Amino acid sequence: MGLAEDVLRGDRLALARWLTWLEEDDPRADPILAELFPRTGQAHRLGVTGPPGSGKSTLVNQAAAWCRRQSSELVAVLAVDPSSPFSGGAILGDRIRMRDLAGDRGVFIRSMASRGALGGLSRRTADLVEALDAAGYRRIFIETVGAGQAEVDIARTADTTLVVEAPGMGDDIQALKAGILEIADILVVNKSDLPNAAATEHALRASLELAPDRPGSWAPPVVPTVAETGQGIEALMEAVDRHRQWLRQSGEGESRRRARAANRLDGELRHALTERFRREVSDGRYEAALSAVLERRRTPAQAAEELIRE
Ligand SMILES: Nc1nc2c(ncn2[C@@H]2O[C@H](COP(=O)(O)OP(=O)(O)OP(=O)(O)O)[C@@H](O)[C@H]2O)c(=O)[nH]1
Ligand SMILES: [Mg+2]
Repeated sequence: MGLAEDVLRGDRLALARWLTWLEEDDPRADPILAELFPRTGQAHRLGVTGPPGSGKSTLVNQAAAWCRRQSSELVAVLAVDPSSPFSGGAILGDRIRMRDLAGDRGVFIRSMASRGALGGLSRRTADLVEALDAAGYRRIFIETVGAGQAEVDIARTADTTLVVEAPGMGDDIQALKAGILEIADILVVNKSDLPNAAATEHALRASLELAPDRPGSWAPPVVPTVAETGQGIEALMEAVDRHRQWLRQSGEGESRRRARAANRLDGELRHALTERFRREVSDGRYEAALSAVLERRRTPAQAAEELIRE
């Protein structure tokens, strides 16, 4: 188990290799996760989502740098790109971050593609987050473009979810009403140097008032920032810490962790079963069931039930 030890020693190359194995479903990845999993659960996971170009990467860059100035705790950034088939590549955001955080050995940056992933975004992302947690990173930023299911998955993976909006994105505010408000623990109006920022802030506050009450007593704050200059980052990170405190005190943190564990367990069950039927059932029963559904002789539920019963 050389690699696990190397990861624990802080060997960044070993960590990078392990993350690649996890991403590629390499059989060498899981034994390491099994060995290090008892060490996980100590990181604060921050989901950062929002429309394309709202300034998420710039904001994460500033927030990560702020964390590093506050304490010596290790910070990781995982940028999940739901539209890209490429991994580890130089997407714009990474280049922005690299510039400011380069040279700080206490910050680990990784991007991952998620398109075409078996089991979708959540499964592989969650494993990478566990790996970073095991490796000793105490703040983990998970950035993803808000694109439908993606931001809901992020919310399931994170302790605290930031939704980053920017002025002049009226259509997205409509989308916010449709669901994103429910997952936002903190709403950020970035680019508040732009002229119509106040209107965006106002619209968000109005939407929040219309949103149904959430469990517990947390009222999501709306925080204006200028990620490009760092203005508002301190206030934002204070709100993050208040949310973290509230998670601890209200018991909501515990129930989120429980929901996350249940979600992962269910997901793995689904994944394992599906894999078994697809790969290991080689006598053609899976194909036969598929044909039965295609030809409308069986409903998908009937066909699945029959496969399992056999
Ligand atoms: N005026 C202004 N521009 C900003 C601010 N923050 C970021 N930008 C600019 O907005 C553009 C997009 O920033 P990114 O940080 O890449 O945005 P993103 O949300 O990560 O983008 P995607 O990952 O592609 O969805 C860049 O040109 C930034 O320089 C800000 O506070 N004010
Ligand atoms: Mg980005």
